[in-house]
Amino acid sequence: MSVPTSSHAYGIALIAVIVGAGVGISYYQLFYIPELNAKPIIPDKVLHPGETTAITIVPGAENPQQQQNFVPKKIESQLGVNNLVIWKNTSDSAAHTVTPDKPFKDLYSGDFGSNGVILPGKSYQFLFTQEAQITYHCDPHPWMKGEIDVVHGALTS
Ligand SMILES: [Cu+2]
Repeated sequence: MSVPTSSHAYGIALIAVIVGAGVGISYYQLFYIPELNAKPIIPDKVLHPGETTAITIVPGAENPQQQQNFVPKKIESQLGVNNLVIWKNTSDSAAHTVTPDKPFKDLYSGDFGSNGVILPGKSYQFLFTQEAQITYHCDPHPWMKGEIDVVHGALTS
């Protein structure tokens, strides 16, 4: 059974295109995507700090007349020491958020900020793995303001 020449050439061209696309896709999957998704190498101490930094959202924080809301209002967190930061909402009725004034993305942990509200009795935690100076607030109660400075600890500097 003979195949017309033009059809044969067309078949070879088609195979070349398919092989070429295959090579392109493999290259993309093997080299390009892993590079995009690669996470930085983080010291073990930073991934598993021995202590945490605790911030309490106190009862009555939803009242604009009340001075105390995020307690402490400003805090320093040291990488490799206590860079896991936990906000606990100790109110028995009000829901709050931890929302950065300007978006902040940690290279390892991703976007900082509570995903929606932190219900009474619940907490929000974030593992900082790089230095940062962040001011944040509560979305429903914008007078609630806090600041966290993430600095190199003695063990990582
Ligand atoms: Cu609030």
